[in-house]
Amino acid sequence: MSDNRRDFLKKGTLLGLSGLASTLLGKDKIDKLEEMSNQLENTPAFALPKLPYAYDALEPYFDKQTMEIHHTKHHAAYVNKLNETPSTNIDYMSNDEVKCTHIDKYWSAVIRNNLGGHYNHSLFWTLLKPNPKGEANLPSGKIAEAINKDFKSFEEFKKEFAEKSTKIFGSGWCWLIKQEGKLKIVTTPNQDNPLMKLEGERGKPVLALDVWEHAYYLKYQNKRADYINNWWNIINWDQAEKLYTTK
Ligand code: MN3
Repeated sequence: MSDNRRDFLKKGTLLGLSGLASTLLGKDKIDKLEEMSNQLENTPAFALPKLPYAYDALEPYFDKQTMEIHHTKHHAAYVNKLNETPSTNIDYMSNDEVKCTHIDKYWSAVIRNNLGGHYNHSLFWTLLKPNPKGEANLPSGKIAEAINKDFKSFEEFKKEFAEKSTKIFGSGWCWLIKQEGKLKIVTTPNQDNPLMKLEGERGKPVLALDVWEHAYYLKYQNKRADYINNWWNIINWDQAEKLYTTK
Protein backbone atom coordinates (compact mmCIF):
# COMPACT_ATOMS: atom_id res chain seq x y z
CA MET A 1 0.00 0.00 0.00
CA SER A 2 1.38 3.43 -0.87
CA ASP A 3 2.06 5.92 1.92
CA ASN A 4 -0.48 8.32 0.45
CA ARG A 5 -3.15 5.69 0.51
CA ARG A 6 -2.24 4.69 4.07
CA ASP A 7 -2.44 8.35 5.18
CA PHE A 8 -5.75 8.74 3.46
CA LEU A 9 -7.14 5.69 5.29
CA LYS A 10 -5.76 6.82 8.66
CA LYS A 11 -7.25 10.29 8.30
CA GLY A 12 -10.51 8.80 7.15
CA THR A 13 -10.66 6.54 10.20
CA LEU A 14 -9.86 9.42 12.58
CA LEU A 15 -12.45 11.68 10.95
CA GLY A 16 -14.96 8.87 11.12
CA LEU A 17 -14.24 8.26 14.81
CA SER A 18 -14.41 11.92 15.80
CA GLY A 19 -17.61 12.24 13.76
CA LEU A 20 -19.06 9.24 15.60
CA ALA A 21 -17.92 10.67 18.97
CA SER A 22 -19.58 14.04 18.32
CA THR A 23 -22.77 12.28 17.30
CA LEU A 24 -22.73 10.28 20.53
CA LEU A 25 -21.50 12.97 22.93
CA GLY A 26 -22.22 16.34 21.35
CA LYS A 27 -19.62 18.97 20.52
CA ASP A 28 -19.68 20.65 23.95
CA LYS A 29 -18.80 17.38 25.68
CA ILE A 30 -15.99 16.71 23.23
CA ASP A 31 -14.61 20.20 23.87
CA LYS A 32 -14.80 19.57 27.62
CA LEU A 33 -12.96 16.24 27.25
CA GLU A 34 -10.29 17.93 25.19
CA GLU A 35 -9.91 20.68 27.79
CA MET A 36 -9.59 18.09 30.59
CA SER A 37 -6.96 16.15 28.70
CA ASN A 38 -4.97 19.35 28.04
CA GLN A 39 -5.15 20.22 31.74
CA LEU A 40 -3.89 16.77 32.69
CA GLU A 41 -1.01 17.10 30.27
CA ASN A 42 -0.06 20.50 31.68
CA THR A 43 -0.36 19.60 35.38
CA PRO A 44 3.07 18.83 36.81
CA ALA A 45 3.31 15.38 38.40
CA PHE A 46 4.77 16.85 41.62
CA ALA A 47 3.73 19.88 43.67
CA LEU A 48 5.27 21.69 46.63
CA PRO A 49 2.87 21.17 49.56
CA LYS A 50 1.81 24.16 51.68
CA LEU A 51 3.11 24.08 55.24
CA PRO A 52 0.40 23.46 57.85
CA TYR A 53 1.76 26.44 59.92
CA ALA A 54 3.52 29.77 59.36
CA TYR A 55 7.29 29.95 58.79
CA ASP A 56 7.79 31.54 62.22
CA ALA A 57 5.40 29.18 64.04
CA LEU A 58 8.12 26.78 65.18
CA GLU A 59 10.16 29.51 66.91
CA PRO A 60 12.19 29.48 69.06
CA TYR A 61 13.22 25.93 68.13
CA PHE A 62 13.30 26.20 64.32
CA ASP A 63 13.77 29.78 63.14
CA LYS A 64 11.67 31.53 60.53
CA GLN A 65 14.46 32.19 58.03
CA THR A 66 15.63 28.57 58.00
CA MET A 67 12.06 27.29 57.61
CA GLU A 68 11.36 29.67 54.74
CA ILE A 69 14.55 28.86 52.84
CA HIS A 70 14.20 25.15 53.59
CA HIS A 71 10.68 25.06 52.14
CA THR A 72 10.77 27.60 49.29
CA LYS A 73 14.32 26.91 48.08
CA HIS A 74 15.47 23.42 49.07
CA HIS A 75 12.19 21.50 48.96
CA ALA A 76 10.98 23.48 45.94
CA ALA A 77 14.20 22.62 44.07
CA TYR A 78 13.54 18.87 44.49
CA VAL A 79 10.00 19.34 43.18
CA ASN A 80 11.13 21.41 40.20
CA LYS A 81 13.88 18.98 39.28
CA LEU A 82 11.40 16.09 39.38
CA ASN A 83 9.00 17.91 37.10
CA GLU A 84 11.85 18.65 34.69
CA THR A 85 12.69 14.94 34.61
CA PRO A 86 9.54 13.13 33.55
CA SER A 87 9.51 9.40 34.22
CA THR A 88 6.58 7.43 32.91
CA ASN A 89 7.61 4.67 35.33
CA ILE A 90 6.73 6.66 38.44
CA ASP A 91 4.88 9.87 37.51
CA TYR A 92 1.53 8.11 37.28
CA MET A 93 1.80 5.94 40.40
CA SER A 94 -0.88 6.73 42.95
CA ASN A 95 1.26 8.52 45.55
CA ASP A 96 4.80 9.45 46.54
CA GLU A 97 5.08 6.67 49.13
CA VAL A 98 4.35 4.04 46.48
CA LYS A 99 6.80 5.75 44.12
CA CYS A 100 9.58 5.56 46.74
CA THR A 101 9.05 1.82 47.28
CA HIS A 102 10.03 1.28 43.62
CA ILE A 103 13.38 3.04 43.89
CA ASP A 104 16.43 0.78 43.93
CA LYS A 105 20.11 1.25 43.14
CA TYR A 106 19.49 0.95 39.39
CA TRP A 107 17.41 4.15 39.23
CA SER A 108 19.00 7.34 37.95
CA ALA A 109 20.47 9.44 40.73
CA VAL A 110 18.40 12.44 39.65
CA ILE A 111 15.10 10.63 40.28
CA ARG A 112 16.30 8.85 43.43
CA ASN A 113 17.66 12.04 45.05
CA ASN A 114 14.85 14.38 44.09
CA LEU A 115 11.97 11.99 44.73
CA GLY A 116 13.55 11.20 48.10
CA GLY A 117 14.06 14.91 48.76
CA HIS A 118 10.43 15.66 47.94
CA TYR A 119 8.94 12.74 49.90
CA ASN A 120 11.20 13.18 52.94
CA HIS A 121 10.51 16.90 53.32
CA SER A 122 6.75 16.53 52.74
CA LEU A 123 6.70 14.02 55.60
CA PHE A 124 9.05 16.05 57.81
CA TRP A 125 6.79 19.16 57.69
CA THR A 126 3.72 17.22 58.80
CA LEU A 127 5.66 15.72 61.71
CA LEU A 128 6.33 19.16 63.22
CA LYS A 129 3.94 21.39 65.17
CA PRO A 130 4.18 24.74 66.94
CA ASN A 131 4.85 24.81 70.67
CA PRO A 132 5.06 28.55 71.44
CA LYS A 133 4.67 28.11 75.20
CA GLY A 134 7.34 25.44 75.43
CA GLU A 135 5.04 22.88 77.00
CA ALA A 136 6.21 19.33 77.65
CA ASN A 137 5.82 17.43 74.39
CA LEU A 138 5.54 13.70 74.98
CA PRO A 139 4.01 10.89 72.94
CA SER A 140 0.81 9.32 74.20
CA GLY A 141 -1.52 6.49 73.24
CA LYS A 142 -0.40 3.60 71.06
CA ILE A 143 2.84 5.20 69.89
CA ALA A 144 3.92 5.83 73.51
CA GLU A 145 3.13 2.20 74.42
CA ALA A 146 5.11 0.93 71.44
CA ILE A 147 8.12 3.14 72.26
CA ASN A 148 8.12 1.90 75.86
CA LYS A 149 7.87 -1.68 74.67
CA ASP A 150 10.55 -1.54 71.97
CA PHE A 151 13.03 0.83 73.66
CA LYS A 152 12.32 0.14 77.36
CA SER A 153 11.49 3.82 78.03
CA PHE A 154 11.00 7.16 76.27
CA GLU A 155 14.32 8.35 77.72
CA GLU A 156 16.17 5.36 76.25
CA PHE A 157 14.47 5.98 72.91
CA LYS A 158 15.49 9.64 72.93
CA LYS A 159 19.06 8.73 73.79
CA GLU A 160 19.37 6.23 70.93
CA PHE A 161 17.71 8.62 68.44
CA ALA A 162 20.01 11.49 69.46
CA GLU A 163 23.10 9.27 69.21
CA LYS A 164 22.26 7.89 65.79
CA SER A 165 21.24 11.22 64.29
CA THR A 166 24.30 13.02 65.67
CA LYS A 167 26.61 10.38 64.21
CA ILE A 168 25.36 10.53 60.60
CA PHE A 169 28.43 11.45 58.57
CA GLY A 170 27.63 14.30 56.18
CA SER A 171 24.05 14.75 54.98
CA GLY A 172 21.20 12.40 55.74
CA TRP A 173 18.11 11.55 57.75
CA CYS A 174 17.32 9.76 60.98
CA TRP A 175 14.08 7.78 61.10
CA LEU A 176 11.82 5.94 63.47
CA ILE A 177 10.35 3.15 61.37
CA LYS A 178 7.83 0.38 61.86
CA GLN A 179 9.29 -2.89 60.65
CA GLU A 180 7.12 -5.99 60.95
CA GLY A 181 5.23 -4.37 63.83
CA LYS A 182 8.37 -3.33 65.74
CA LEU A 183 9.82 0.17 66.07
CA LYS A 184 13.42 0.75 65.02
CA ILE A 185 15.72 3.76 64.62
CA VAL A 186 17.59 3.82 61.31
CA THR A 187 19.55 6.35 59.29
CA THR A 188 19.88 6.97 55.55
CA PRO A 189 22.46 9.00 53.62
CA ASN A 190 21.58 11.94 51.33
CA GLN A 191 17.88 11.88 50.41
CA ASP A 192 17.40 8.10 50.60
CA ASN A 193 14.64 6.81 52.85
CA PRO A 194 13.63 3.47 54.40
CA LEU A 195 10.87 2.89 51.83
CA MET A 196 13.43 2.48 49.06
CA LYS A 197 14.83 -0.90 48.07
CA LEU A 198 18.42 -0.07 49.01
CA GLU A 199 21.03 -1.67 51.24
CA GLY A 200 19.78 -0.32 54.57
CA GLU A 201 16.88 -1.43 56.76
CA ARG A 202 13.42 -0.94 55.32
CA GLY A 203 10.16 -0.04 56.99
CA LYS A 204 7.35 2.47 57.23
CA PRO A 205 8.51 5.93 58.42
CA VAL A 206 6.88 7.08 61.67
CA LEU A 207 9.25 9.97 62.54
CA ALA A 208 11.73 11.78 60.31
CA LEU A 209 14.56 14.14 61.16
CA ASP A 210 16.50 16.06 58.52
CA VAL A 211 20.14 16.42 59.58
CA TRP A 212 21.43 18.14 56.45
CA GLU A 213 23.27 21.31 57.44
CA HIS A 214 20.71 23.40 55.52
CA ALA A 215 18.14 22.33 58.16
CA TYR A 216 19.98 23.98 61.05
CA TYR A 217 23.15 25.85 60.10
CA LEU A 218 21.75 29.42 60.14
CA LYS A 219 20.61 29.08 63.76
CA TYR A 220 22.83 26.37 65.19
CA GLN A 221 25.97 26.51 62.97
CA ASN A 222 27.94 23.32 63.62
CA LYS A 223 25.96 22.36 66.74
CA ARG A 224 23.82 19.59 65.30
CA ALA A 225 23.24 18.12 68.78
CA ASP A 226 21.51 21.34 69.93
CA TYR A 227 19.25 21.30 66.88
CA ILE A 228 18.28 17.68 67.60
CA ASN A 229 17.75 18.47 71.26
CA ASN A 230 15.33 21.29 70.39
CA TRP A 231 13.47 19.21 67.79
CA TRP A 232 11.85 17.13 70.58
CA ASN A 233 9.79 20.20 71.56
CA ILE A 234 8.02 20.44 68.20
CA ILE A 235 7.39 16.83 67.17
CA ASN A 236 3.80 16.28 66.09
CA TRP A 237 3.17 13.07 68.05
CA ASP A 238 -0.45 12.83 66.88
CA GLN A 239 0.80 12.58 63.32
CA ALA A 240 3.46 10.04 64.32
CA GLU A 241 0.78 7.92 65.98
CA LYS A 242 -1.39 8.15 62.88
CA LEU A 243 1.52 6.86 60.77
CA TYR A 244 2.22 4.13 63.30
CA THR A 245 -1.36 2.88 63.51
CA THR A 246 -2.30 3.06 59.82
CA LYS A 247 -0.95 0.59 57.31
MN1 MN3 B 1 16.24 19.41 54.07
